[in-house]
Amino acid sequence: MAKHEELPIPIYSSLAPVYGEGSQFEEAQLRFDRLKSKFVEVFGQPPQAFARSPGRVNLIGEHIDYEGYSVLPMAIRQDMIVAIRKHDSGETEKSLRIANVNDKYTMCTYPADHDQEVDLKNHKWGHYFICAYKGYHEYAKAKGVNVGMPVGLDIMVDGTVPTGSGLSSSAAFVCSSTIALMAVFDVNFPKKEVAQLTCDCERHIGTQSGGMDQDQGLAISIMAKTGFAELIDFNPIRATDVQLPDGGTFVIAHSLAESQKAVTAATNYNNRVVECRLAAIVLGIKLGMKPQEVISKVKTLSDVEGLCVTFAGNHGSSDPVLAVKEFLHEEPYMAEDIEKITEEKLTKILGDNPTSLDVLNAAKHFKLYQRAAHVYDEARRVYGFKDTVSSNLSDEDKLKKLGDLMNDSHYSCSVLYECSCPELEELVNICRENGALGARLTGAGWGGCAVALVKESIVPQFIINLKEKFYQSRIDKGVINKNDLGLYFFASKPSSGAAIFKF
Ligand code: NG1
Ligand code: MG
Repeated sequence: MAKHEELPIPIYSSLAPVYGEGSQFEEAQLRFDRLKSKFVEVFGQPPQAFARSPGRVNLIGEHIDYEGYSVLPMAIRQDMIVAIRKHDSGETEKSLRIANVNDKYTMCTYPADHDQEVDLKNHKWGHYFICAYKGYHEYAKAKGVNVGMPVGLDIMVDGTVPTGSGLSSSAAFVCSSTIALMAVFDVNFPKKEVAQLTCDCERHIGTQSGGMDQDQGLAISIMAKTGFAELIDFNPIRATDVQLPDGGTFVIAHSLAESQKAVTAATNYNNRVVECRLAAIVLGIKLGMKPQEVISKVKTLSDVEGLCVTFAGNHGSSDPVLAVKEFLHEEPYMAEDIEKITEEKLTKILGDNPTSLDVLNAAKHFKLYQRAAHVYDEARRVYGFKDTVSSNLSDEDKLKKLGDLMNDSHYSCSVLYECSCPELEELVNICRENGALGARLTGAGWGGCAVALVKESIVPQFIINLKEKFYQSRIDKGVINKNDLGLYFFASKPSSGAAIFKF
């Protein structure tokens, strides 16, 4: 049987394979009907295809994907649907018109040129589609697909993934856009190629955090299967099914603190990427590599893990953190301290990436010990999670152990990686006080969502308590509207990945 990353994106003529039966199916049916009639109302003709891509929640493995380690997300029910119609080459309409069922997002219009520039200075929500459009054409051309002359396209988007929350709404949008283009141009690539191609698409938007070339949000959005979380490896992209034990549910809850990733990149996300790189370089040198060799070869902590493990081996252990404890100090490093070790200016070492230079300008000091310790430990917890799931333990014991791993992960994110915030701390504590087996921040942090593992039997009471203890005061203060609570706070089972619908 072909591995699922080798399979093409599925094309369905019914909603059932994705949305199941019963009330969920009926809800989806209504949503598609509404999308279709709004499409006809705006564009005068019905769409030819629909593409759907889910958001995701990362269950464990935070801030390690860009260090070369596997992560363990699951797709959620919330998704983006893109309805699309291609004009015939004879039709006069030659632009790309991108509308949204939500009036908050006004229609964006772009020329149909395959290789247009994205105006990054002037951000518009429709840019995400254009990134997909550019990325799709680049990839299709490179594969030898005859893409023909540009034609007009009508697009309408319907999204239920909350934005700016760590649930990968942008990844879901880029995926569903790319797949919608594949659907309307009658092309289908294997899932792993789509995952790679959408990474290149996202890069066009310019918010490319830390200069990495992968995104777990994209990979899981494409590869997900109903009922499974996935262990995602990068280089090459690969997904391994992880069947979660019975009796547990994941509750996703927004801290209502927006993490302004693009604005704070130099001090938050990209800062951590740089700290990890510097930690890896210092470790490499301390473990015997020549400074110049390390500087040219070592990019991530996974690049020096082998050396760390060999060191640990001499002390009867296999834990890379032993090397971190031996060779890095807890006290933050000043730039000069690191330059003494590397015998090279940091501006030179990091000069290959402009966002890294922004980090250098903004940084007071660098916490190499703490960041490296987090990354190596967190990478092991991901495998701990996977091994627990496939162990012989009872479901009850499995759930307890998974909860412990999630708690440990949160502690490490909060104390060593310092990517939490007061609202997330409050939320995670309330989850635990109300019976969660484990709870942690998810996604980049500094705001956004927490995910809690809760015994199915107590979910209804858990939801009531969380509402009362965390959200009610915020509803009273007008931070959120009572009717929107369902957008910020819900239970989720692992959903399926990207799909095309042609009815
Ligand atoms: P979120 O905050 O969910 O977009 C970001 C990165 C992930 C990963 C996590 C931290 C992007 C698009 N995604 O996730 O790849 O590094 O932070 O684990 O930047
Ligand atoms: Mg994102």
